[in-house]
Amino acid sequence: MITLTYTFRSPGRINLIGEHTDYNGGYVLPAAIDRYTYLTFQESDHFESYTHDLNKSVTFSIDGQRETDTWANYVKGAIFHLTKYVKKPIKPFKIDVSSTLPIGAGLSSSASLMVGIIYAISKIEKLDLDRERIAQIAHEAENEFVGVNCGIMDQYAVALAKKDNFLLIDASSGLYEYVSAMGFPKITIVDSGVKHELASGGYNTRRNECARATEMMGMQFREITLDLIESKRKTLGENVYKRAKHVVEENQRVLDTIAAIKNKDWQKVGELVKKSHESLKNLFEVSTDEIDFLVDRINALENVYGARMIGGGFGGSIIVISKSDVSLQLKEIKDAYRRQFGIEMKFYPVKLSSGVRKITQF
Ligand code: GAF
Repeated sequence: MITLTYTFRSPGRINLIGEHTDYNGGYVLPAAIDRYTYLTFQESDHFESYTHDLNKSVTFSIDGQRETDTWANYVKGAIFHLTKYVKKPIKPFKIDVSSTLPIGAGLSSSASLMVGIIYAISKIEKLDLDRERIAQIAHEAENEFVGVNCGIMDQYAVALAKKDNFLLIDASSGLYEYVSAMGFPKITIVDSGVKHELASGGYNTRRNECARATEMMGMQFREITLDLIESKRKTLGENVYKRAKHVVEENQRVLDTIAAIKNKDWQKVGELVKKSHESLKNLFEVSTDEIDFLVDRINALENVYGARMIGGGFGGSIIVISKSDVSLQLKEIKDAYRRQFGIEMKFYPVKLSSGVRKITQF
C-alpha cells in the first residue's frame, strides 16, 4: 500500500506595534517571519505526533479529554476543534514536527503549530475552509483546549500574512488589510532567553483588568477617550486605570505607525515603537528586568530607530528596527547581558514572510 506524505510550512510572527489590544477590540500590526514550524503528515491507522525540538512522541485519540502533556494538547486540541467544526471524524495521521522557530520565545510557536495542523488537514482532506476560518478554529482550540485566553492576532498572522507586508487587523470586526513594508528598515529579533509562558503568566490577569475597565466605564475601548479615563482614575483604581490608558494610547500608536510607514518616516516608526515599550513597561507592566536591560541598551545605539518587547510579555523576544546591521553591537550587549543575568540571549535578522502553506507531497 502506498502511504502519501504531505509537508507544510507554518511561520512564526512578530508584531510591529499594537500589544494587548487584540482582545480589547483594538488594532494590531503583526507580520509572519521566515522562521517556521515544518509539519509532515503521513496517513496512519492512529494519531501520533513527534516533535524533534522536544524529542517527544505522543499517541492520542480525538476526544475532548486533555492530556497531561502540554505539547500534546496543542496538537490534539487543534484536531479536536477542527473535528468539532466540520462535524465529522478526521482520518488518523502521523505528524512529524520540526522547527526553525524557537519555542516559548514570544514568536507564536503555538499558533504556528495549531494553525499549521488545521490548515494541513483541511488541504489534505479538501475541507474547503478559508484562512480566516482556520485561524478562528485554532484560536478557539487554544482558548478552550489549551486554556490560554489569547486574542486573535497570532492565529490571523500565521494564517493570513503576505510576504513583505504587515497585516493590520481590526480585532473588533476581524477585518484586515495589508500594509506594504517596501523600503522598511532592517528587522532583527533578540530572544531574551527568558521563557515566556502565556498560560502561567499574568496574561489572563491583564485580560481581566481590561474587561473590568470596559465594564466600569460602560463602553468598549474604541469609544473610551483619554479624558474619560483621567476623570475616572479614582473609581477605576490605579491598576485598571493604567491598563486602560495603555490600550487607548496603543491603538492610536498603531494608526500613527501606519501613517509613518506610508510616509516612509522610519524615525517616527522608531519613536512609536519606543513609546509602546515604555507603556508596556510602566502602564501595562508586562516587561521584565531582563527585557528592559536589553531594550534600553539597544535603543541607545545610534543606528537603531527603535526596539521594544513583543507578544504577551513576561519574557520572550524584542523587535529591533535599525538603519544598518546591528550584529556587532548586539554581540557586546549579549556579553553584558550574560554578565548581568547569567542568561544567553540570541539574535537573528528576519524577513517578512507569507502565511502557512503546503510545500510538498510525495
Ligand atoms: C499573545 C497573545 F496570544 C495575542 O493574542 C496578543 O494578545 C499578545 O500576546 C499581546 O499583544 O501573543
